[in-house]
Amino acid sequence: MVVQNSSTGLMTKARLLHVLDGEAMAQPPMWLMRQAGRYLPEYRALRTKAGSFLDLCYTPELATEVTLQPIRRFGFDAAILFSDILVIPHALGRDVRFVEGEGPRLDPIDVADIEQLTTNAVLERLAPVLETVSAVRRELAPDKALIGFCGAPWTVATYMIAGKGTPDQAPSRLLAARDPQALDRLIDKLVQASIVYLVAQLRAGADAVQIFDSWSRVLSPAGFERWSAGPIARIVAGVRAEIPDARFIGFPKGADRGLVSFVETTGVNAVGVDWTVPLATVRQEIADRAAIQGNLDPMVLVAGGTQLDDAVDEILEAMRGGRLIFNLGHGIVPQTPIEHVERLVERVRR
Ligand code: 1CP
Repeated sequence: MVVQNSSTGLMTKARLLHVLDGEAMAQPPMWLMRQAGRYLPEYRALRTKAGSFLDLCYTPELATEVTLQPIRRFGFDAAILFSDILVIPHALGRDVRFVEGEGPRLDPIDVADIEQLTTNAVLERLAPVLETVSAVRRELAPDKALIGFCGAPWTVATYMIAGKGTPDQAPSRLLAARDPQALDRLIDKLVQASIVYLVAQLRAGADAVQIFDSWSRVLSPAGFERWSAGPIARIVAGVRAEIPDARFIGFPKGADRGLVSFVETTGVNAVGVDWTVPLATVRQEIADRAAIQGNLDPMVLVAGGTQLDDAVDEILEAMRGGRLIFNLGHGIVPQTPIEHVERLVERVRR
């Protein structure tokens, strides 16, 4: 967010936005993927007040509170909207539920169902989430950015096809091999829905949006172009047709050798990388085309201690003078000790 300070006349612009807009910062902005969640006692306390997980996502008052919890506790530079990538299949009329201790369950979609999907009701069904975006932006300090998000079409499709999380997305890879045109049609519906949804989030007050492609690594190089990078590029272009300066963070987890072409194809302002990539090399290859977000291993954060300090220093060193958004290489896990997160924040801001 950019706000004029009434006493000084100076503009306050969130640090994350400086980096997304092309500047390097000596002290990188930081936030953590899944920063609101079960590792926080205040989240667990509030979670018992909402009924189901989806009820929590669709209750603006509670979702706003959960979004702000990690900012109050740690002072991160950005809040991320509390919701889930699977609200999109829900808004497309699919049955979605979250089973305690197991994860999401959907009715697996078949080829005939794909033709029935309609994007007409997306905004109406997701109105409570958009209300949360506006409420968070109102409550958040102007020097903090608000990140909206959606799942990438491929990753959302994998949950729609398998009906749950799977270790290697075999059901979706099978559909890709057996009936690639059907997969194209499903991905196209998800592209359309995502454009509408992200435009609405940005209009409601999100300063940037992240597209999570948690499962891009299971695709072949050609599949990656067709079902991961290509559709994300269409979302970016579709949103920017309505909001030309819309800022994007792309997170094609495990894209590895596909990272540079991902950045070129999609035009994202920043790219998220996990801990398996050599940061200094990736930085060189991406050069000034995008900022880099990452890439601490969430398990190093669980371990804590001097291993944590060393891993943080390595990331800062590899990105010194460059455009870094400090983050994990994937979501924070529930068993993470709070004191380790405090130690991390201190180390990054030292
Ligand atoms: O409270 C609970 O017990 C539910 C746990 C939970 C939470 C806290 C789920 C179920 N989703 C979320 C929130 C969530 N999910 C956010 C909120 C903002 C934040 O703090 O970051 C975000 C951005 C997501 C995104 C998400 N959901 C992804 C992409 C990122 C990633 O981690 O790879 C995916 C794949 C999901 C699906 C999902 N939702 C929930 C679970 C447990 C899963 C993974 C299921 C699986 O693959 O087994």
